Amino acid sequence: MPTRRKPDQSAPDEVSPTGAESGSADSRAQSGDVLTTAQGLRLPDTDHSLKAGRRGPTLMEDFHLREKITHFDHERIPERVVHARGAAAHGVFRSYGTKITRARFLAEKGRETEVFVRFSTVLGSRGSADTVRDTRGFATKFYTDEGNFDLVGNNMPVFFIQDGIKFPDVIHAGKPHPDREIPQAQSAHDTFWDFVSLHTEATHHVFWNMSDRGIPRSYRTMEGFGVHTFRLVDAAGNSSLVKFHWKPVAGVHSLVWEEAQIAAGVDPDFHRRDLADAIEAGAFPEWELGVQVMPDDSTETFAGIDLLDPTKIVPEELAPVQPLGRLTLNRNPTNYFAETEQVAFHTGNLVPGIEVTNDPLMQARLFSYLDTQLTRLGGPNFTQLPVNRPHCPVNDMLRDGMHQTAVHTGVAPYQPNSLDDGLPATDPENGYTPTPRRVEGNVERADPVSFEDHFTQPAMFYRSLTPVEQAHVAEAFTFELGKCYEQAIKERELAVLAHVDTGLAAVVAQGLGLPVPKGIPQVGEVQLSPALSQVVEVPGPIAGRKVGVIADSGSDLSGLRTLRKALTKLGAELLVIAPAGGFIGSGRSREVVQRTVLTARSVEFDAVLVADGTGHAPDIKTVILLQEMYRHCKAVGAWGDGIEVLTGAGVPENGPGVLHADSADKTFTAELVTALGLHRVWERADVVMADAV
Ligand code: HDD
Repeated sequence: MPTRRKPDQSAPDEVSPTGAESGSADSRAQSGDVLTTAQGLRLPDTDHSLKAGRRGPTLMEDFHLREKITHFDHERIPERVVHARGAAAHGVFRSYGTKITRARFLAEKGRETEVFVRFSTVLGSRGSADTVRDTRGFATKFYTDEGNFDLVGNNMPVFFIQDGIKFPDVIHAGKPHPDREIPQAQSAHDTFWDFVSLHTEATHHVFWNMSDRGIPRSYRTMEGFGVHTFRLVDAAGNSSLVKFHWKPVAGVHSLVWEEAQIAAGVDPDFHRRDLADAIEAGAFPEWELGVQVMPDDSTETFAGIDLLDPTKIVPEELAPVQPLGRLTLNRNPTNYFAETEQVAFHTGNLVPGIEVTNDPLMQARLFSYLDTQLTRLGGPNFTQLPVNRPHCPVNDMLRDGMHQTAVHTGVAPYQPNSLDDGLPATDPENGYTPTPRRVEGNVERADPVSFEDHFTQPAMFYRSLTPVEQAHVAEAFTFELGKCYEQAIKERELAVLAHVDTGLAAVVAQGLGLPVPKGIPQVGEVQLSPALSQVVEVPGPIAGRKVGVIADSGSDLSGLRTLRKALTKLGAELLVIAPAGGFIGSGRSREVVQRTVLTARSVEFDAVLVADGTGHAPDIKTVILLQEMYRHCKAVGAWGDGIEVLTGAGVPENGPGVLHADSADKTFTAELVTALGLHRVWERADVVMADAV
């Protein structure tokens, strides 16, 4: 397990392991010392093409040049049409045991199953920034002993459309404009708002995107959802309808909008880096998998909610999430392309005990995933790639095709056969057999009537948020619609908002300088679901969090070390920020400088402190850093005369969440840990919001 920590900012002292690590014994990854061609021919030189004289033309016979350039010319494959930008990790899932399904990886208590998880943004291209406002993908491949099960979910529990036939419409609207191909990786543009303002079944998902869920702090602090209702079947054949949930052990936390925007510039790889760093540091990201369980009766509804409608949730207060097991991500991919890029998920990868439902969005997905991989991965044999290969025996009768790497034995890849002793044979007892379900009705292109309610659940979502979260939603709508050029689109979306909440519509209208829509009936009283809010009152774990300490050679470095010890114990990290790179202090008390005031920016820290004895006057970069920390509602503090630097930078002395102490003692550390565990000091946000909205 490569848990060794790379020294921050220095080059890795050994190259990444290759091939064998990924579980492929026959991997042809570079494993020797001498450079060869793809045919294994040793090469004396790879920098000069073969020429007729030093100043002459290049010769056609230079097979090394041709092989090198040809291979390079074909290095790229089509990026995913959606979810192109992603980051992934290997891990393990440990089951708590359950009677609700016969799927062995869930049913057997303590059973461990290897997994590969890929997180992604939806709209941006492969090279786009991580922290854009968007839905995040959360796709998990469980390599179970009964075959691969893929849970291809998102960090939001609802979707823009109720029927998969509209997927090309919503994606065409969300992707950059076809003429200029801008903007990249975001929905703040006319075509998106044109579509969703006309197509109001998208409203619930739009509200989730405009909330803090659209800008997660980290992949590690995101919830995940299977979105659709699935059918779980137990050993006796009894079935239940369920919705899958991933609950992050680190808590559900987000960035604030300005942070997300700054991060997109100063560290476009913010989430990718965070995931890899956390795993490398041994702060393994963890989630609990759980299900909301509803009876599988003929109504396919629960508490009046249509379970086949993917724009609706079942509030957790009505159906609590029952834990099934724990996922731990503990190994970074060895090669981005081989693993993260070539992994192929498919909602149709199911195992006995887990079945689909008639949700029309899910039904279309069952077609799309296999289909898209044929183009993306160049043919039908992508299941043989190491990252896609099941970890259980595979005895199919699929043969030949592009990129066939298996050397199949036998002469009878057909059934029935006698020449290969009738094998491989089917297994009627243990094979995957969906529970019989009755299907009847007229052939028609139409939705159930219950699909027509587009506003009640967005109202429940919005009204269940705390005031500060609601203010963020208002800001997000104001920002995104403010980026549209067409007045008619903005006005139409304001009318949609008025259906959900007239107060919200009024605030956004004011921000846009447009009249408040009148005479639109607002959704009446709704049952709230407090579980939808992310704001926590009890501090959560701080593993993987980053604390910056501004210091110089005159600073109290022993206090700094005491603090580091306490934070490291809890899995958090302390980074020294000094006026220049290199070291501060001398001899045995020397400290490596990880950031300079020039390279440090608020986004990468969860708290910033100033050490006692830090003599340098707060220059403009330090002032920006400390003020951004304060404005982004994160903990800031100082001990000893470091307080002067803090106040000199304009951080209010008695401001909420501003930590002052004489020394970096236990009380100071405890206060810091609490502040980190609460994630934000939202009392400050009220002040900011009063100015902004
Ligand atoms: Fe999808 C990729 C999640 C609806 C068609 N989807 C993709 C990925 C995730 C989701 C996480 C990236 C997987 C990876 O990391 O490789 N998609 C969802 C969710 C949906 C959803 C949660 C609704 C509940 N998707 C959806 C529909 C269709 C697709 C309705 C088409 C009818 N999705 C695709 C795709 C992709 C994909 C075109 C692109 C790349 C890929 O599959 O492998 O097939």
